[in-house]
Amino acid sequence: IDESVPPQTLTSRTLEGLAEYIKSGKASRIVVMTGAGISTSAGIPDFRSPETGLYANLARLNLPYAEAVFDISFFRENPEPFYTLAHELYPGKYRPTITHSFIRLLHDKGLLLTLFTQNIDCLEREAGVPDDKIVEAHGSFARQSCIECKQPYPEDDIKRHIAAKEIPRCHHCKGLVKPEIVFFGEQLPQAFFENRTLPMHSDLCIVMGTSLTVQPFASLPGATRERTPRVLINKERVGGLGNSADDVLLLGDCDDGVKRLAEACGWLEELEKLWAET
Ligand code: CNA
Repeated sequence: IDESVPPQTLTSRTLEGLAEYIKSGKASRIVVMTGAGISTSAGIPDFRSPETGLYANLARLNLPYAEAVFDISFFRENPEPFYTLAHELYPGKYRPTITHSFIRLLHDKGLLLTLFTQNIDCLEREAGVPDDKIVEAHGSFARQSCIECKQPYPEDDIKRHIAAKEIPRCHHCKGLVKPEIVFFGEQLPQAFFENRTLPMHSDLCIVMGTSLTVQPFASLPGATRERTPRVLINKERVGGLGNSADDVLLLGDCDDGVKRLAEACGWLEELEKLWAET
């Protein structure tokens, strides 16, 4: 960070400066932006880590290349690898992390403007963040529809088929059914485009557990106003965060980072209780 640039909004570019800003009531429209890193401690691997990532473990599915599992043209020809993966990843098997509960806590306190997530695991929903506060930029398992006639498909039916390792077919046209996860070759959901200017109306931006490498999501933190404080809670520095005068970096594990932030705000006990009850 270029420390010679003084902050314009915060009193200092530290955890304490950030907590002071939040406690003073100046952060009442917070946007949160998240990625796979907030779910790794729940046991969901990220995609690209060399040994533990999902792609590294797809060899058994006999794919021509790892990303084919999320490729819409490949899916049309051979939906089985995706459904094998869906069987492993389907919501219900994993518990939200304390980081997910932190987002819920912001909502409970009336401070959450919107959560933008790249995750498809639905753990934010399971932590109790309401649907109308979540923009699932890459879709999720929350809804499913026919890839041909686009008819929605019932949740109970897909759950049953996935549990039985069967491939569901549309009740109307027998087309393939797919959870509304954005595959390579598909458009992002309308909700992303409708809400992408919201960061401009925020008074704090929290970025957690993402490498900020996938566009257009990666451009969201840059859509905040110049004087809006931004905090990065991540294992590594990403996306140029830290370069603006009111950026704060909390580098390390995100569960530790949110606990430190909650503690500095006087919310730690409440956060831990909320998480324990989730
Ligand atoms: P990514 O590119 O794998 O980046 C993850 C980032 O999180 C990296 O910067 C890591 O250093 C960091 N990180 C990992 N673990 C932690 C931790 N415990 N604490 C703090 N930081 C951590 O993932 P992105 O989300 O940025 O990439 C976008 C892809 C990955 C999206 O399309 C997602 O749909 C997709 N994805 C989602 C899930 C899920 O839903 N849980 C899992 C795997 C991949």
